Amino acid sequence: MPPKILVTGAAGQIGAELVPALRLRYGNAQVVAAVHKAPGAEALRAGPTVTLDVVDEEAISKAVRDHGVDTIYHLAALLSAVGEDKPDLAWEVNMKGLKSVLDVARRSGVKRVFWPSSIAVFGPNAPRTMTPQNASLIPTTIYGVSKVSGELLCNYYFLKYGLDVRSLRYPGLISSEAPPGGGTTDYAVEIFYAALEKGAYTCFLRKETALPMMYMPDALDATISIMETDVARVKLHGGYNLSAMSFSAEELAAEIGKHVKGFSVSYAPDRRQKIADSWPMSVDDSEARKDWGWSPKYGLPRMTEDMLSRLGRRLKPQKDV
Ligand code: AKB
Repeated sequence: MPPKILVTGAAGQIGAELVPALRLRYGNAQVVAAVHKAPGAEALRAGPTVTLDVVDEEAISKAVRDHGVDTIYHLAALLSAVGEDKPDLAWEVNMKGLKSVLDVARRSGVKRVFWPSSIAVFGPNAPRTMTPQNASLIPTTIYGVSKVSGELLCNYYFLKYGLDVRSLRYPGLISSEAPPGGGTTDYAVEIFYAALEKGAYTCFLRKETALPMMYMPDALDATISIMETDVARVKLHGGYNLSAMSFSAEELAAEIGKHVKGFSVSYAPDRRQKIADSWPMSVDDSEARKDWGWSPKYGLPRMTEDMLSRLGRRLKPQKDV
């Protein structure tokens, strides 16, 4: 029997692509897309949708009951940059949302929950290159604090209630389909639109700032793969380090420049620089590779080519690609 799935944050950067991927795999009717306010993208209406606020436990409970849900992908969250602007809201949405989902799951017999963690769990005292799985977790953003607390809570629900929660520490995610909203790694998506639409981009990070990144097709593969892995192979219920590529803003600009003639980038670091400086430049994901066979398909050149060709087909290019 295919799982009956509820996806919160279905209209967000990950949800907008994960929902269609899950529907392709398990059938449209199997995946309920939960959005906050707006009806969400047209594509989400190919299957059942509900409108709910993730801090409203009763609303989650009703969606689970009404649709016979046995698996939840709880994606709704505030990201790092917007979290620093609104720390109270970030705590409320990220922590109360997670606790509500976990409580509904354990009371309603939901079998499995996915929850996204992030490289933001690390802070400036962790090693910045090839940051190990078990490095110290002392983040300096409220987003990172909510991710560390969330990891601990997920692990606690596994130990205390036997709830099978699985989690990945996503790097910055790059998607051709949905824009990110309010993150520190957002520049790595914005830059592609700017290259194609204007031939120029002003980056909000310094050119030498390197961060771990991943192309969305790899993120979707990793997510579905960890959720389908036999429980005996999942050794961590807090959050697995996950890695695909790592590059600086300048390296990404140069790669795009190989395809977009005359592309120029200037740098005007803003408040997000401090956040980026507190994060790893690369992470060691050997535990994920060992435990459940993770392996990415996209590096910088292949991701760049694919992004430009997909976006180029959608946008009206003003530059030759
Ligand atoms: C952000 O920049 O806040 C996110 C993340 C790395 O978790 N993309």
